[in-house]
Amino acid sequence: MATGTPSDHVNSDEQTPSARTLVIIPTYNERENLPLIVGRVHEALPHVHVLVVDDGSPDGTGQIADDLAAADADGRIHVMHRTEKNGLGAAYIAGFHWGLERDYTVLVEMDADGSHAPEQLHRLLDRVDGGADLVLGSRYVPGGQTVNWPKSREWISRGGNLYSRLALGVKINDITGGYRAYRREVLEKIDLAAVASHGYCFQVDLAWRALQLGFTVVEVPITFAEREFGESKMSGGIVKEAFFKVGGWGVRSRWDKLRRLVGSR
Ligand SMILES: Nc1nc2c(ncn2[C@@H]2O[C@H](COP(=O)(O)OP(=O)(O)OP(=O)(O)O)[C@@H](O)[C@H]2O)c(=O)[nH]1
Ligand SMILES: [Mg+2]
Repeated sequence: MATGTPSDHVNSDEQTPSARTLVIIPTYNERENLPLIVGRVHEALPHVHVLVVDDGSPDGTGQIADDLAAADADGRIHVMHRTEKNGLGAAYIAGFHWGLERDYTVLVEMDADGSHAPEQLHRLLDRVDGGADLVLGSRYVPGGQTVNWPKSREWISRGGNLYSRLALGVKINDITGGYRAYRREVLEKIDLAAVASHGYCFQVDLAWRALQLGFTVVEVPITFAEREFGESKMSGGIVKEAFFKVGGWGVRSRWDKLRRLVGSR
């Protein structure tokens, strides 16, 4: 694993939480995208650190990540190699643990494929610095948008969000999105070992847990762009998982509320 002492990244004159930000980028076969996205992150915000979590990509993305880390004289790029493709959720959880073991105060989720613009990361970090616990980059609030996304994908995404809103009774417009910034306290408090979701469901799962724990969750507009290179890992199984799990959480939370109500009489 590439190194760099934990406090190298501190903007010494900055006391804001985002002065110690770790951007976690899970990768599976992203060889064209990875150098571009890491370059854009550091162009936009030179002080942040990046952790690439690669699941043994057959296309050599892991080696490319190592080369990027070795070439960064400031030690801002770190790489975690995992041997099996285990899904985005498991990769993020491993990345969260890595960041929490060090002194990062904000942990960011960002896809490698360019869908999440590093140039807009400051929007998320500004809200964390302003006091929010979890900031969601949102395609579906005023000012947010999707670019070059096939209509079919957008409808699946909008449908998933509508379904989640109704099932869980939350007012979040884009709870399935994967561009987010967590204050470290949120991830310390969530029982990460209990999170077993993959794909979109993983994003809903974490936001739902943060809300239930009473954390402040806010949305900021982002421009989400379709990937240019590489292949999508989206599948019918991901949609099915979200449908059943999110529905189950909604039923359970309403059932718990009802029981409390009846119990208090
Ligand atoms: N480490 C790891 N990363 C993954 C895995 N599956 C997906 N990813 C990464 O997670 C991010 C999001 O995956 P995408 O394939 O872009 O999924 P998507 O955004 O729903 O679909 P498209 O943008 O249409 O491809 C990308 O950076 C992927 O490389 C996995 O099993 N392990
Ligand atoms: Mg993508």
